[in-house]
Amino acid sequence: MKNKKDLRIGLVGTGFMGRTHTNGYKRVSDFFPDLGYHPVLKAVCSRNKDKVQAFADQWGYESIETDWKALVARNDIDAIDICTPNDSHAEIAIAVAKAGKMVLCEKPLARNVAEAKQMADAIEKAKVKNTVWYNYRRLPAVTLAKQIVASGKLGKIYHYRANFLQDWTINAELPQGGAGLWRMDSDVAGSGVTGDLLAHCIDTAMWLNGAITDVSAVTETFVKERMHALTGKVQKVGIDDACIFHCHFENGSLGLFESTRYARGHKALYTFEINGANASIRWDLHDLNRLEYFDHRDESIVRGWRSVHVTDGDQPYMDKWWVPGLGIGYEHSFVHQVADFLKSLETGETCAPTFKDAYETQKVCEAVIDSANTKSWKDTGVEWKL
Ligand code: SOE
Repeated sequence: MKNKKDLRIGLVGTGFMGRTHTNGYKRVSDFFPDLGYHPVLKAVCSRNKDKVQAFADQWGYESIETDWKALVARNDIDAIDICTPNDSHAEIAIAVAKAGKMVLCEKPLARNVAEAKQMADAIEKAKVKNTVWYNYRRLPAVTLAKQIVASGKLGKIYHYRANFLQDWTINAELPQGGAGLWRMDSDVAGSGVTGDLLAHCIDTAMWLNGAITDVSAVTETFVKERMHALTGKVQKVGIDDACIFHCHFENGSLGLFESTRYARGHKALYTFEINGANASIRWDLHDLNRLEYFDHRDESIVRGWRSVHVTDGDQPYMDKWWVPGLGIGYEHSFVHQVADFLKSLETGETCAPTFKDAYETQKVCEAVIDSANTKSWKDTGVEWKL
């Protein structure tokens, strides 16, 4: 391995995202050997000592902490990665920025715009390296979509359409709150599908197609009361179980977005489609190595949707993996984000989406919820440069 500098990681949180990010840190140097930095799994932190020790043993962290403040105070850590439920993102990230350490934060950045603004301001003031894990941007087919849109191949864009459909909360007996189910507790999560799922769609959409300027939304909470796992009491459900919104983009195109956790049969169906005057593209997370492309300029006798298998060495990230024709998976998006973050340490560039970018996404999420609550169109106030 080339002589690399260490990037000493302190991870907060040992859930699903703690695992995806750690896998990214562990894999990156094997597949991106030319990077100048190498992540070192210095410490992992979580409140339950036995659980955090088990996580450290399984994944290879050198040490543990049970208080994130102790982790932030350590002088053998360069970067803190926040993988906790949403209600602690702001407090931890602001403390990390004040301590002058780099910060990587799981999406959504925060529960609401007020928190997101404080976080983006703290990062801006401290001038520390940062990124937010909107991982889907870094699936090769999605990155290829970005390259195609940026090349102008699609022509003037008229429509952007996205879905993120799941079905895991249909059972009315499922409690809200606590480990794993904090996503159903609005005090902890901030919102339901809007912050958890549509935030992904909005991040990708603005990255590909520019600012969303105004929105009109409808939300529904199908199960109004659920037992709270922490209090043991039946409590009102505050999250949106489903959300549909339409919007204008700054470039004049129209957007249509739908998300729900009540679409029986769908586990994580994230799809998007963009229609331009010349060509269209569409993508589906369940077939993540493929990008579909239709070009009206093709000779009419062979014109049709092409299903591009994005596995060739000249397609994004794929020269780092196997041989043409062999696909990669969900987890690779996190490896790619680590690689791009490490690269940004060498180049001095930012690693998008930054806290500032994720703050803009938060503005759209909040405008969506406001619009649904007031049954009216809302301006997002987004500032976004393509
Ligand atoms: C929710 O089920 C969830 O795990 C989201 O929190 C993730 O961000 C998404 O990528 C998959 O679904």
